[in-house]
Amino acid sequence: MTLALYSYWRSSSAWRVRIGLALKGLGHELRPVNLGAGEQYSEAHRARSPFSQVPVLEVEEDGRTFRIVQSMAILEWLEERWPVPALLPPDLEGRARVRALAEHVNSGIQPLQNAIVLKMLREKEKGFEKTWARFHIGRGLEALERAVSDGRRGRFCHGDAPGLAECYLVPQLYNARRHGVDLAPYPTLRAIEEACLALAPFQSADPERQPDAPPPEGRTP
Ligand SMILES: N[C@@H](CCC(=O)N[C@@H](CS)C(=O)NCC(=O)O)C(=O)O
Repeated sequence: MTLALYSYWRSSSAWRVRIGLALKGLGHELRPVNLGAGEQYSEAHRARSPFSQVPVLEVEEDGRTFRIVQSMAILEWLEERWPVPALLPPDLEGRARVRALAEHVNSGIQPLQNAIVLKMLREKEKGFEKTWARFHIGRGLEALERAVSDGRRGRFCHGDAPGLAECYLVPQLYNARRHGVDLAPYPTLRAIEEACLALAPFQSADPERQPDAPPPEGRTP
């Protein structure tokens, strides 16, 4: 069995999967897709991803190759295939809670601040995309701060080990900073992020550690 991840250094969605793979200790080949250069729209990548997006996980097993798109589907597949170490808690209620926390980001925040959405807004009214992104990220983080604080036990979103919720939280906080969102009102989320960033799996998944990260002087904001 071999795993290959189509990724972009600064894609928060690919980053989620990099964290999940690292938490489970799964070796994989990293295949960068340069979103800045439009490589996601190439014929080759469109064949891998109907939405022309990253992440895509390519699995080769017993002479057969298949691909999985959508970070949640990939992470759930990894969890079912390699249940230990777990990304989800053992009890049903806890699993639903952690999935809901991840969905706050996956469906409640990130799609509203995705590059393609902001580009359309910018083309309609230059500058409005910034107001839009800050509003929706702030609104989502406010909800997430309350959801995480409700019933939290331990140093992470759910107990004393990071899992699915942190795969989504850490990249989203990076995005928030990129968009100039003030994170002072979210002390619980910041404390969990700090606990995550002290751990090797989160460090190795960081955008700055990716082979396709350009030198700082060659970057767009
Ligand atoms: N729901 C998808 C979102 C994937 C997504 O938005 N990927 C972005 C990067 S974070 C992308 O590939 N964008 C390329 C484009 O829109 O041109 C997931 O969780 O995998």
